Amino acid sequence: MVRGHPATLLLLSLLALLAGAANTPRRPLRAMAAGCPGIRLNELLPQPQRVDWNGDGTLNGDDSYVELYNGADTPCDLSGWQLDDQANAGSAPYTFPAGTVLGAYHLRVLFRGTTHITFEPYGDSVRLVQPDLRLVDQYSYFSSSPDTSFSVSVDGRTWVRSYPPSPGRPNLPATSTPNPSPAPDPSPQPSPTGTRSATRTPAPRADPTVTVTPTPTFSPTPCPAYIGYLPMIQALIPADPAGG
Ligand SMILES: [Ca+2]
Ligand SMILES: [Ca+2]
Repeated sequence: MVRGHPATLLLLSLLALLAGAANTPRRPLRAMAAGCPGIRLNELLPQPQRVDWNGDGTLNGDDSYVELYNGADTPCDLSGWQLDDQANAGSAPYTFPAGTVLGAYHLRVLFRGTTHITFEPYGDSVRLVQPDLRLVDQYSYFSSSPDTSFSVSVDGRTWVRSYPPSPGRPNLPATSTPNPSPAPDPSPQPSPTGTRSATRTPAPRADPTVTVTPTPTFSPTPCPAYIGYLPMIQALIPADPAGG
């Protein structure tokens, strides 16, 4: 249990809260709307210039648009809801007429010609408000570029300005020059270190027939010295008296 002065504990709690908030991924501020759990602002193009976004053949401010998305599996009845820019400033809010229903997983684009809301190029807000004036969703920007929209990212967690405008279509990142798909990793080859030794184990070869040179048979030569002394030896041997 941490003990300390109440003011110190309060300060520590506030610091922990701020640290947690800083680490939380940025996500659109969106309140759960009664009966419309999946409704949200999905895209905003404040500054049309060279593209006839509404396809009426005229390039003007009416090509500015707001896109809504119902990401729930039930339809959303928008009757009496309001679309607005800054609260109590800027353009008058637009009120959805009775019977306005946005189907499950459907997009709805509202051009300025319908809403009469003018979004300022140098910073403004877009807000979606329930009939009871509860704020359901909002997005604010500080500057905009011509024919560039702000879009909720694919994962729905943040707003980005890098996606190409997509009125009435899902927001997707630009598919510019197709990056060459990463080549499949070649199956690892044994490194060529250890250059194969050229000294191969020699194939076994048949031994040449060993011609054994026959050892010459030794024929004893009679010792000449012995032969020379033989008569003298014989002379020294006494004769057998028996005459044998
Ligand atoms: Ca137009
Ligand atoms: Ca879109």
